[in-house]
Amino acid sequence: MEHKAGFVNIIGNPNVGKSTLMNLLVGEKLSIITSKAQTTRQRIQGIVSGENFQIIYSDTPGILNPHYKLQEKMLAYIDRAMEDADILLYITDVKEKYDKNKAYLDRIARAKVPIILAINKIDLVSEEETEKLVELWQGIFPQAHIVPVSALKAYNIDALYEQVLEQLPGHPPYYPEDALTNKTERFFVAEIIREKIFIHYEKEVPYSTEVQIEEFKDSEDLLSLRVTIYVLRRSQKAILIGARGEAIKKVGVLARQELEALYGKKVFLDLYVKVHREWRDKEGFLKSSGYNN
Ligand SMILES: Nc1nc2c(ncn2[C@@H]2O[C@H](COP(=O)(O)OP(=O)(O)OP(=O)(O)O)[C@@H](O)[C@H]2O)c(=O)[nH]1
Ligand SMILES: [Mg+2]
Repeated sequence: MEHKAGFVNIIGNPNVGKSTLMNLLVGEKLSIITSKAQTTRQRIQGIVSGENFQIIYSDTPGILNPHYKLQEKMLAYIDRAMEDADILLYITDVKEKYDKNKAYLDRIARAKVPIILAINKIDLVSEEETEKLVELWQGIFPQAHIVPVSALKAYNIDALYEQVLEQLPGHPPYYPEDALTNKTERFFVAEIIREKIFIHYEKEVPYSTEVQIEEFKDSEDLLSLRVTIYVLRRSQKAILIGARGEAIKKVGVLARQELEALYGKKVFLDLYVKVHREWRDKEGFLKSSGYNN
């Protein structure tokens, strides 16, 4: 049988469940997931290899209107993913208005590659409502293969996977069979910490925060980490740390527990908070944080 391989790029508005779906399709927690929009900031590949196929999924940030350089870079990941896809996996959910982002819908409609459109979160509506949505989307993208799913409940994921395999072009594998992702361990550690920050702080604090790993020492029975959390203002530093350091301590404990389970060893996590007034607009800082497009 001919070997199939290709890039399946996941695109959609913020918070529709792109990352939840990619993790499910890959079978690993690669992308962090929170209830807040703009959780994902970079393009994260998840690779699935079988005997005769290799699927390279890309999770991307939610489509946005950029207001600062970080967001421009987030948008650039999406634009790049629109260009280098073998299959576009557009994700919407049962709640968002179909015309929320008309410009992108028009771009996707003009795509030269197969489009698979997953309507996510069908656990929240009735079967009739789901059927209506399928019809609506079929009208918008007559050429698309539409698959209603629930990433949270893992409904109908097999159908989505079958559709991806079916549309995958003939090609030799791009990566070794055991490759899982394009991202480094340091990146995933920083993401786990950032996830806890997104979950435990409100308003602008998560969006003003960036996590950088300063020191990463992995020995046989201990992972030792020194981490700096950057914020934009002193007031945010105070919120992040909290009264008597309670707030940051909670983030540290939760991140450490997850890392200990992941690495199967003790983790020493040393967290610092620093103010960097314009990190979101500083090219050098963004580069050093891995935003390298
Ligand atoms: N009810 C329900 N909730 C879901 C489902 N899939 C994802 N969610 C929730 O939707 C929220 C957003 O999920 P994410 O996977 O982070 O969404 P995203 O599209 O990657 O978001 P950004 O990275 O911010 O663009 C989280 O609270 C998820 O638990 C689903 O099938 N049903
Ligand atoms: Mg995401």
